[in-house]
Amino acid sequence: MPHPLLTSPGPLLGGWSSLASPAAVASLARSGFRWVVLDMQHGEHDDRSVRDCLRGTTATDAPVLVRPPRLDTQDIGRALDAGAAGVVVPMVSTPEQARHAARACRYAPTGNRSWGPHALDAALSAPAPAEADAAAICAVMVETRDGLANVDAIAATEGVDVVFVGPFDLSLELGTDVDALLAADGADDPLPTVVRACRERGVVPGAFGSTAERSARFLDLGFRFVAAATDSGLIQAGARQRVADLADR
Ligand code: 3PY
Ligand code: MG
Repeated sequence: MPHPLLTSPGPLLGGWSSLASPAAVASLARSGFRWVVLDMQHGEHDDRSVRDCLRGTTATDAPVLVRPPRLDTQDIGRALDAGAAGVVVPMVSTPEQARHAARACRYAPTGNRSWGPHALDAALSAPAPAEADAAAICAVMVETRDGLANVDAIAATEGVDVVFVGPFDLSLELGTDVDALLAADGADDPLPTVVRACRERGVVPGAFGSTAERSARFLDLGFRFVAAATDSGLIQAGARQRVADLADR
């Protein structure tokens, strides 16, 4: 059984944390977002901030996932050991890489995650391996030309729960821009192709929306697991708006 988050109906809007602040992450996790990602690839997060942010949220908050800096079994294991609900693995371009990511999320015999229950602190319970395997969310990012070409096989990979589009990298690789990528909605265009591959394989289609407009467009295209805002973007947009609101006083 996949994580209950993924089987709940409707759009699953998430928040994206670039700023390594436990208070900001707790705010995102208590604001109605259904999940939060701590970004170790392009955000400020490191091992320490991931642990601090995970300790700063509770079971009633939105589940917190981690984007590790790269596809690496140890990085994925450390994020899950710290209590992350799952991982969003960048730059997955082949079914072999998708399998690498999925196996890193699960213990033997399904995968090759290392088991270290003695390392957990008192605030974390140590679920049995089978329970932890079922709960771990494995999202793989399709954001390269090869990833797009292989999206059917990636979505069909055992243990992959979400195929998550990175529109910045994908548009760069395809020689276009993010808004043109989002506008293209022919059956064979990149984003409809990803949604179709996910639907055929029973995998959740996800994407990095970041702004309201782009997130709405991803939802209209059929994506469900959409990062609808970043902490840094919300602060910048809110600050600009506040200054504009009071500009004529
Ligand atoms: C992308 O759009 O490429 C991302 O990875 C979002 O951070
Ligand atoms: Mg990217």
